[in-house]
Amino acid sequence: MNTLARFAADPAELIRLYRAMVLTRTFDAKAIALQRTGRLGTYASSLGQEAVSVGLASAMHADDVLVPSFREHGAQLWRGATPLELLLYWGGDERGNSFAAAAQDFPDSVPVGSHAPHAAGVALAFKLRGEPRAAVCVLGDGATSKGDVAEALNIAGVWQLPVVFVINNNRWAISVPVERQTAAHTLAQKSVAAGIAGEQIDGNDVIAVRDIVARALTKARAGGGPSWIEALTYRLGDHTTADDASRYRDDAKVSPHWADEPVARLRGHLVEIGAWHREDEERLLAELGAEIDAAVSEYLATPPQAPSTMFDFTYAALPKDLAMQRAAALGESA
Ligand SMILES: Cc1ncc(C[n+]2csc(CCOP(=O)(O)OP(=O)(O)O)c2C)c(N)n1
Ligand SMILES: [Mg+2]
Repeated sequence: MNTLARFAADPAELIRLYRAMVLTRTFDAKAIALQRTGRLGTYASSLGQEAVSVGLASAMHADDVLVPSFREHGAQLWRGATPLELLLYWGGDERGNSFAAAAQDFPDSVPVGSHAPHAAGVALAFKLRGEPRAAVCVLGDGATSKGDVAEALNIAGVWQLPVVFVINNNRWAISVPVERQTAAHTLAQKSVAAGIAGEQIDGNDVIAVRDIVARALTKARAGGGPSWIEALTYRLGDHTTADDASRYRDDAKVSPHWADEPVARLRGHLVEIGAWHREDEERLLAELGAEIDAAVSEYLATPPQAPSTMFDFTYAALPKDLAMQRAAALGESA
């Protein structure tokens, strides 16, 4: 039986986790409002899944590398990505992917699961160089059906790579519920065939996520090989702002999951141990609201990149068709 992790007995540390989850939720609400008013591109909300993101990031060392999909804003913010950088990215400006902090972290992988082999590659580099670092790859439940994920898992097992896969099982892959995604009883068991232990945890419990991911990372950095962790949570919002989930699931199905959502859950615990009061909550919401508003103002005041940047960073010498497109975009003759 696991004993309670030491950080869980420290109210200040729990408040740090709580603050990070509320920051994520505040960012999320603002990003959706910006998209709805035509000032941000399509955005993937992490509503209800903040404990997975914040839990795993708080378990990482600064020099570990995060290889995320597109819903881990909480992890990116914890690791020092700024709200401005995230807004730039979701607003279509690639400069947002050039994180000033955690500069080796990967950008969001919008292609589902294609980042899993990249994470294995990062881990292989650490292993070959003898560096005590690990990669953390975050995937959705749907991604676990992908061939590239199976390949990454296999090679991570064979080569005993320092990589921790965290499955953010929010029970949906757009409109496909997890029970139609796989006949496997759990997603955790998918690692067994690769010779990797799989573990299923409560992804709405930030303490559990941090504790289990921290153990997996310690093992990975010490040469103990990969881990595969299924974190059970629930997608309370639409898949993205381009989705209308009411077309395929009713409120009656979703609403019971609000009772387990991670922010209220940790707040309840903090209140219960006397570490959090109404004034603390009010102060925090005001502070984080101002922080996000300041980032939004800076984002809206950032001039877009020149159209030439769409063409300038992939090829040393542009192929002819792209050279023509570049010239047309810039109003020049090729
Ligand atoms: C390779 C690929 N196929 C299809 C899509 C379209 N798509 C975007 S998200 C998504 C579902 C992903 O579900 P899941 O892995 O559970 O992650 P979640 O969105 O729930 O976080 C799909 C099919 C894509 N982005 N990439
Ligand atoms: Mg999912």
